[in-house]
Amino acid sequence: MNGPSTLDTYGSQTSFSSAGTGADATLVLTTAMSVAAAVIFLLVMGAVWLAWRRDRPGSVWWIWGGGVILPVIALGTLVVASTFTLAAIGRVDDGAPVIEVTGHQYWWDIVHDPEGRALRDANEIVLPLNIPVTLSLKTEDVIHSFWVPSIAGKMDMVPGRINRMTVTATEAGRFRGQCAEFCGLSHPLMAFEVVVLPQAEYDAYLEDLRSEARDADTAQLARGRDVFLNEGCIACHAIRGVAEGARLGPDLSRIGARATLGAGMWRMNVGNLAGWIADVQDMKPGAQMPSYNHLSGPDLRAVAHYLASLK
Ligand SMILES: [Cu+2]
Repeated sequence: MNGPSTLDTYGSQTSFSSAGTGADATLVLTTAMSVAAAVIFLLVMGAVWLAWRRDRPGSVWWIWGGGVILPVIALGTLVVASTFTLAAIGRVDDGAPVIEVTGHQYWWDIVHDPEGRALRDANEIVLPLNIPVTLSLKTEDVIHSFWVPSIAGKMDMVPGRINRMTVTATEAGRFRGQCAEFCGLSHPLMAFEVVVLPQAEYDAYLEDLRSEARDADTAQLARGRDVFLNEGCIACHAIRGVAEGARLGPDLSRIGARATLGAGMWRMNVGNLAGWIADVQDMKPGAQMPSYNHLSGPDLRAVAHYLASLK
């Protein structure tokens, strides 16, 4: 099993098509607000035109009708509609399986917890199709905001708090998410992908997370694994079955299966991996990882090939 089968394209990021229950509610409200705003704009322009044409002082009706009654009706309707939408977005189903998402400067830690065992991944959230899942949203440093406009509403990740929302993805595919709260230099580069899979493929993905990372089964891959073990990478990164426990950086057990490198920034391939390791500050300014520009060419190539093979 090589992980999800839909790993060949970038996902889209838009609020104007909905592929999940939270996004449904937001789309209805957005459309209604846009139409209402357009109608009110036209009415105001009409009033301006009338005021221009008629040479008479403003009557009491204009002040009470246009200045008080109409705004109360318009704003009151919006308050009620957005309250219901907020309730729909923030709904939590206690029986749903939980996926823990933790924001870091500038990446996402993902933990699936199907039987009380933490199955770890990073920067790519795999969701089962048409099954409610509760996202448990935390942060390890500053305030981030979790936002996948096609699937769900937006929710902040606040230090010392756990915010939860239940989402149901209603369309299989790949969708882009983005940190939506300024969190430092690389905030705009803190994206992620959501992959929605039918149940059987989702189960296979969880099975992937339960098993050890792929073996280094050629001389070059074994050399790459040794570079990973000996150059200090294991202080921050874990690979299941190779070096476990480190939590400072993304889990790399299936990094080669992800579509992107650097939390949604670059296409995942050997060349970008090598560039990342050698000069990460050039590829993602502000990233907390140091550049490994002292590695020899063959070592760099070997470790990049090794990471790309982990899928
Ligand atoms: Cu952020």
